Amino acid sequence: MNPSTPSRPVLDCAGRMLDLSRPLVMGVINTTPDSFSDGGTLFRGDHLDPELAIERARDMVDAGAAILDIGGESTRPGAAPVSAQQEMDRVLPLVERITAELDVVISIDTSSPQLMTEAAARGAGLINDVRALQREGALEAARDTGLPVCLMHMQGEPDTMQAAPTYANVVDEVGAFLEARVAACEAIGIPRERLLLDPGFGFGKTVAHNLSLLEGLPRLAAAGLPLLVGLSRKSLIGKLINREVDERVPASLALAVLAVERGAAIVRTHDVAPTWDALAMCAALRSLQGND
Ligand code: 9MG
Repeated sequence: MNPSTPSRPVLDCAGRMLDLSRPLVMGVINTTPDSFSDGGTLFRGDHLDPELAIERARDMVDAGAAILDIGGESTRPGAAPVSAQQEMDRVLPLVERITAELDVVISIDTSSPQLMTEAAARGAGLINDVRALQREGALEAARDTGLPVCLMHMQGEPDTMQAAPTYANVVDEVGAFLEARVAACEAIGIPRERLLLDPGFGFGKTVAHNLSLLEGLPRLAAAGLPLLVGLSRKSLIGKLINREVDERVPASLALAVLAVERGAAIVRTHDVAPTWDALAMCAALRSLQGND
């Protein structure tokens, strides 16, 4: 390589490379019957239908998703926890099929050390942990997979987190928490080059907290690690502009663009096609600015 050419930021996800020099789309695949936005849509009766799930995954890849985030535990406000076995039964067959059939990075949305290990063995390329590897054994399990990890901030647990979220300064506190989790990862042998950060919009946050975090994203980005954000169809949209869950796509796109403009590298979404277009416009604008 020409020594004057700046190297592109690339994340190695079990051999699949994610080029982070342009904003990327992460599509959400929920294998749960009760997720807040798309819960149960992959079910026939009371059973997850693998054909519906693989069809959804293929559609998302065709629409431009670089990553698919597969989850087996609902983390919507008020959700009850599920057993590790139930989570594995929901998620692992799908990880195996997507690995075999599609060319995409599979992210495993879990806090379970056992599922991290099993999913990595079946081809997952990224760990997305809304509890930032705080469960017993999670740091070690994540380290041993060798996969990149997204560390997300959450105040409390899903069943109670929206009861009374409280911060003196939400951006400072989220930043300090993420910094401490990065230090815990480094101490156990997960290098920072394998880490992504996520402020956890909607996870133990009021509307005002979420807006402060959106405003404060550049400060979180200053840590130098790629930022992942999930704002898709979230309740702040309902509360701010009074839209039902299925009417929140345009506002989600606006939030995705604002987040990318403030430093987000990856946008987690239920609506891959329109989000890909919105982020492609951000990338196009950036490349024009770069060529001025
Ligand atoms: C699983 N999940 C639901 N919302 C999320 C968000 O905003 N970020 C991440 N990383 N995961 C999320």
